Amino acid sequence: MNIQFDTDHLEAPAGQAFVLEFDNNDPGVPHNVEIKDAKGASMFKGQIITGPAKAAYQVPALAAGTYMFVCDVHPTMTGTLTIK
Ligand SMILES: [Cu+2]
Repeated sequence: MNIQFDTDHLEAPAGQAFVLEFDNNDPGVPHNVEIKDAKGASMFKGQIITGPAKAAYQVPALAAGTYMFVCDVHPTMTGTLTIK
């Protein structure tokens, strides 16, 4: 099975909350998205959903910078979030 996000890079505006549309296409497989800052501190933790399912994650406002996003179920699923 191909366990990965369909993108390894996301962008969002600084200083304003945004919605992250998450679409889990893997039947029977749980995934989520957690956002961590450069030091590894958790900034947002999306609810884990089992596919096929969608979630509209309400992400709070973040300061400009580079963050990483990761699936808590599959730590090798990662990407970069640029806030600017
Ligand atoms: Cu996952």
